[in-house]
Amino acid sequence: MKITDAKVFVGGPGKNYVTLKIMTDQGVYGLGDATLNNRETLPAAYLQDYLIPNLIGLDPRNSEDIWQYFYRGAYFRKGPIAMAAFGAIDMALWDIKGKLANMPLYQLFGGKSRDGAMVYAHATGADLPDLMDSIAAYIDEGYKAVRVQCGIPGMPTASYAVPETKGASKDYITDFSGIIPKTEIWDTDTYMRYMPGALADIRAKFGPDLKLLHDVHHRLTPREAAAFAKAVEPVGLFWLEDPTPAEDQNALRMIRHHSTTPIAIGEVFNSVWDCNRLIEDELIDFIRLAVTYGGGITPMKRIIELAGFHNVRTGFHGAPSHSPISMAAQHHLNAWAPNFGIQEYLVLGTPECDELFPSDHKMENGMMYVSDAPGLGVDFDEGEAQRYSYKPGSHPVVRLQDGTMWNY
Ligand code: KDG
Ligand code: MG
Repeated sequence: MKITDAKVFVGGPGKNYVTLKIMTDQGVYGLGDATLNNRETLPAAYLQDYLIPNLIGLDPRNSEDIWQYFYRGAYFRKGPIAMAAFGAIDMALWDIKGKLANMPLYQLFGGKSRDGAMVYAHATGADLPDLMDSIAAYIDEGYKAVRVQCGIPGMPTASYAVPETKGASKDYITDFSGIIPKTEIWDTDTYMRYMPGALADIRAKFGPDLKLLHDVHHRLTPREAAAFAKAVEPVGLFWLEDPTPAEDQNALRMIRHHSTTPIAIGEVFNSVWDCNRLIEDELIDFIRLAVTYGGGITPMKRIIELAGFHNVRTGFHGAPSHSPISMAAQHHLNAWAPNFGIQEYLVLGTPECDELFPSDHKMENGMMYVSDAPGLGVDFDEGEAQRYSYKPGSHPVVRLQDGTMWNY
């Protein structure tokens, strides 16, 4: 069996999804997602210029060897661009494998460990009462877990993930359009004074059962993060996300030593070498690395298994920049992983997105039910794809009030 061709498409409704389609001499094809949010043309070029010419003629069933060939063969290892490109190839090869076996991927991993996988939504508000309304709306829809973010009185611009327009909480598909980023202003003292009380008010209003998550988005130093994690302990968060930037894996030790608040980290990681110490030293509770940026299913299975030995559960990144293809890969891993924790899931199901990526993975009452179709269980309509083209975008940048650059 041989790979005969592969194509890359960039575009989609409201997002520049990077979709890879690998064709074979037996008519079976596989799909992969290489979307690197706001840098989408780079993994697309890596695939187009370097990887696809090397794929032609290879046996698609040898997904392990093909992964090693590209990873070791690159010489310059890791990095989000390369890993997103390898990830798309790996997903597509697993998709082909599942179709050849006539089995959904979770069966090839070892079968189902659960029927439905719990997901969390993003509740946001311009202020706390607005956030409370947003949380209540998700509870009405059956969600058991919500990430909560709100505007902070005295913060000079909108705080992380808060849409500028009040009431836009369900449309988190933010339009960071243009190559020049917007600038947000951050003030740690204002955040530290306000947010623990706001989280306590949310817990008091909604009771003990709702799973509450909060994303600090890399804004604190290790000492500040330790103080914050300690202050919010009585709230009983499901997790506190990205309290610090984690290039320095040792930084997480400070938080762990001072608090029992569960910590989730890793949405910007792209390799086990970004988190091996965090996992092995049990400094975190949830690993957030996504199957796209993590280099695909092959390396992610190893990370999940390493995490499982150390009481670390999964909590894969699921922002709208992941197309339904990589989300499907995560649904299969979530159905299987014995140490599954939760899945971030944002409402991707616009009619346009469903037409571009038909699938029958089903969300019901805050739980994701994986499809039983062979392979990934998601398709790609090339005709529909012709409607979309690449639109440049940027993440905002963050500065302190005196102008110092900070972490988005
Ligand atoms: O590309 C960056 C976004 O995906 C990120 O800001 C979203 O923090 C995020 C999250 O938890 O989904
Ligand atoms: Mg996050």
